Amino acid sequence: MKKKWMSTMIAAAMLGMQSCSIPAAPIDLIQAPAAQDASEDENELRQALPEGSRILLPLSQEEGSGIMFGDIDGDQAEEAIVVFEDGSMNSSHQVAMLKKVEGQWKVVWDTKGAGNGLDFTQIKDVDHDGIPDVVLGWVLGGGEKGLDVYTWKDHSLELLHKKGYRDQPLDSNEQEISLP
Ligand SMILES: [Ca+2]
Ligand SMILES: [Ca+2]
Repeated sequence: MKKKWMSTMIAAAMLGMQSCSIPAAPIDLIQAPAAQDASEDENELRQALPEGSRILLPLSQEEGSGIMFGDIDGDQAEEAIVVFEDGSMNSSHQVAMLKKVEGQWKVVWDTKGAGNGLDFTQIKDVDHDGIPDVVLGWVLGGGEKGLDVYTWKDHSLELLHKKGYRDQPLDSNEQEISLP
């Protein structure tokens, strides 16, 4: 096992040396820094939240996160949506949208979350108007869950749709929310 790990390390090191001598393809130039930025951004985002805050993990998604990135307001720059529990005495769930202003993440919108926990998160254009929407599922207790869909409107995130669900927040075939 250790040997295998070592050879992986050597392979990785060789790849690293190669990438110094061989000019990178344009796709590498685009993708490599983005991956690095993501974790850097996550650290910076944590620092922008109130002290003692804890990022929530969606319970029903294996690869879900309480931190999502997307161009929510259509200005061609990515915003961050962070779902967290604040560290206050009567801690509550909060949702914040942050924008990067002069290299620093700043909270530009926030609202209280619902329920006892986070069940599901996704940024997806569920109403097909070309603007990504924020989809959040909350654990409400007694097997009930509640889905909130927020969309950018008039310089703020507004609740576009709200519905109860039990199992899957999105239709399993189409991965869509049927809006009324
Ligand atoms: Ca944006
Ligand atoms: Ca939309």
